Amino acid sequence: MGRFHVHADGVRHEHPHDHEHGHGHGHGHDHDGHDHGEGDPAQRDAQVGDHSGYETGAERVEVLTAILDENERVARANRADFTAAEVRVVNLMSAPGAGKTTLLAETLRRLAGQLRIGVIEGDIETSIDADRLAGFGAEIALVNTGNGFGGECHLDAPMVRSALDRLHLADLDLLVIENVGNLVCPAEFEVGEDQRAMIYSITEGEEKPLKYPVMFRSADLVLINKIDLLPFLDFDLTLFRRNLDAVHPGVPVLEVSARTGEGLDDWCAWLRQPVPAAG
Ligand SMILES: Nc1nc2c(ncn2[C@@H]2O[C@H](COP(=O)(O)OP(=O)(O)OP(=O)(O)O)[C@@H](O)[C@H]2O)c(=O)[nH]1
Ligand SMILES: [Mg+2]
Ligand SMILES: [Zn+2]
Repeated sequence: MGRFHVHADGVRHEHPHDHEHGHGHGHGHDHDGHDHGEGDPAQRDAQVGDHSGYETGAERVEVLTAILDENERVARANRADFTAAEVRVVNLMSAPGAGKTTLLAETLRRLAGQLRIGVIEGDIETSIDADRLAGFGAEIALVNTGNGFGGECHLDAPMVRSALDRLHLADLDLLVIENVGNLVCPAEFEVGEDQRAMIYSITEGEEKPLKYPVMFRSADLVLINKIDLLPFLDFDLTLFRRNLDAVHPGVPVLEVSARTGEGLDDWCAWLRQPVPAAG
């Protein structure tokens, strides 16, 4: 069984190590790097990161396991559909406002004539971001988590699945999923993607990889965005990269500005290169 945590609303979150390494390990560290609990592994796993303040009993573990399994099952179904359609799927994640939609608009401007691109736009409310991405020739499917999904602060596999019948997957080369702006739980839900790209903005502070290691660790690529603001901030890029390296050694990094276009050719090249074989 995977490890997970539970929000106060009762929704469990799959541990990202399951995404990376499969299932069955019950050891290791919590989000904050501390070990929690001793004794019965199931009990301990359920307690890890559980912020609800409820006591965790066997029944609760059963319910949470069932929900966890359901996300995995649907993620597998999504992946099977993506594979059958031969569409490459990238899950784009970041804190609110790091630049996902701006980057996507620039990406569509550059690539829409060369690749057939679809976007699943995840937002709690509003079609503001989806509207910003209209007019580039991409297929856009909006998922409002406030519309039938409890206003969740992340996308999970069933939410992504709900968007698939609004896209012509077989006609797409690339599907980008703009996740809900959130530095924490989007990383914990596998949605059937091939790769995860994370945007970090230099306005967020150098210490964020240490404070929020889960997303930084689960990313296949980290984009350091808003690099155009470097002259105006006292941001220490070397320190940030050292902190990133401490939580995810060797992760590919691109320094970009979605505003000026700096580095976006490299990002587009990354999107076009074949997905590396898993291993
Ligand atoms: N200076 C500068 N501003 C940027 C850059 N990229 C994005 N912004 C600005 O940052 C703000 C947020 O950008 P968005 O693209 O909406 O960010 P987002 O990650 O999609 O935000 P949410 O969807 O709300 O999580 C906007 O005002 C953008 O114009 C950049 O490279 N440089
Ligand atoms: Mg956005
Ligand atoms: Zn969430």
